Amino acid sequence: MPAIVLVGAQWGDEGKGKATDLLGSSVDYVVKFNGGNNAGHTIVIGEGEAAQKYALHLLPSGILTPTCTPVIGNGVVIDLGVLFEEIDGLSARGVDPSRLVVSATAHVITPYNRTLDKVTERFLGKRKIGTTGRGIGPTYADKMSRTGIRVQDLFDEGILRQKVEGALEVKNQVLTKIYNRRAVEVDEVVQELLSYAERLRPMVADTTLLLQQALDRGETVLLEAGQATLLDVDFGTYPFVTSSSATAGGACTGSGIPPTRIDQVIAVLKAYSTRVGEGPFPTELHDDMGEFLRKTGAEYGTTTGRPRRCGWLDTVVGRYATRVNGVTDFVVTKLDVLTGLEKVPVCVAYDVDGVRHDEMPVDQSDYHHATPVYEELPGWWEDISGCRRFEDLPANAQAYVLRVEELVGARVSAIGVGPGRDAIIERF
Ligand code: 2SA
Ligand code: GDP
Ligand code: MG
Repeated sequence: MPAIVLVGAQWGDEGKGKATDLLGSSVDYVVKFNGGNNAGHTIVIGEGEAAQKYALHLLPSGILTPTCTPVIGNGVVIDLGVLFEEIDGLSARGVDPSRLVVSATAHVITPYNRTLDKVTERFLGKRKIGTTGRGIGPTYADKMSRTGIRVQDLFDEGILRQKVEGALEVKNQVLTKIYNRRAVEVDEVVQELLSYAERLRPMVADTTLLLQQALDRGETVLLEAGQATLLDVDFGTYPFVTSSSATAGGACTGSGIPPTRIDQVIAVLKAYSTRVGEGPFPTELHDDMGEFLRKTGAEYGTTTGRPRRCGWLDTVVGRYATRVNGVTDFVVTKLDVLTGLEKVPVCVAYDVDGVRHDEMPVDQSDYHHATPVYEELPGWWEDISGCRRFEDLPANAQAYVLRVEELVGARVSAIGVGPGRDAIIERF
């Protein structure tokens, strides 16, 4: 399988990092194609006291697999300070990040875009998006309005200065006149960005060419999404989305690998739902059961530490993910978290003002007051964290997975039964 795309099926934090890490040993390149250090992927290697936990934000999850080359693609927005912090943090723990390759055309998160992200959220008040405050939205906005700074600009001080000057002409008006903040000095920004240039230079390449040549040699490339389908700027619950293309199409535009070369699309689906930040979430639980899922599933933001909103699995969302991503395989994660429940409700459709919707309502207002139609599946009590074959799972856990498979419309090829690297049942 030369080119594989891996996406999140819900609102993020499905366990994409673990799924990528699982595939890492059988792939040659892992490419991050969207987002930036808003992402948070937790990967646990080893068991018990010897377990090592890694939280990655900007680096592709493949960084932890020595045989694999991690690539930051053109669709990513890079905070260079965070990049080197993360590289240094991994080096200090004995991981060798020197294989990292960075696209020359990826955009750079500037200090003024970090500021703008935070002040805009404060300004919006109740209407805020609940961003991670990392400058993601303003940096993608600059990219689209053609005032962005790209990695390659760092290697020509004249051009860099000219671009920063151009961007700040408008931003400083906004910062001083609307947000009542001090103006940003061109020189400060240029010096900060230049301070990273020499360290960055050896990592920079034409990653599109590199990846195409790898595919031509028959090597395997895994394209790893940050965030998820319902946070995608086109297919998500707009405006409560991130500012990048987190679905399978984004894997092509964010890496330069054309659609005709994609062989498989894997979507990671958590056995229940979570969301962090604002926006509609039909199956959200505001009661003890929501608290149970948050506690048992350790549902706190990997990047910001925010408690995640929790609710039952929504297979309307799962079906939608199958459709917009062209999913060939699902990895269902965190099945172990559902252990010990008498009944496990699964949302199969929505009720919108008395009308049943089997598919995602296209109208945003409808989605805001969609109520879930549940099917209740029988639960299981046995500890499943040691199961490694599908047949080892209790009958009701097997039935849960098979019913989900039917409802989302694509094969469940792997099942997560614990946070560790080995806690997985493969059905590929
Ligand atoms: P942004 O910062 O502009 O991308 O925020 C816009 C929305 O996208 C959501 N978002 C996320 N949702 C889930 N997980 C994310 N990564 C971190 C994690 C989040 C954290 O792994 O836990 O630590 O809080 C992520 N990144 C962006 C965000 O909540 C907004 O709703
Ligand atoms: P990502 O953003 O999709 O990579 O997911 P995160 O890393 O933000 O959140 C997923 C969390 O679930 C991490 O803490 C993982 O260690 C953990 N995890 C992944 N798969 C499983 C699983 O099958 N069971 C349990 N209990 N935890 C898991
Ligand atoms: Mg995450």
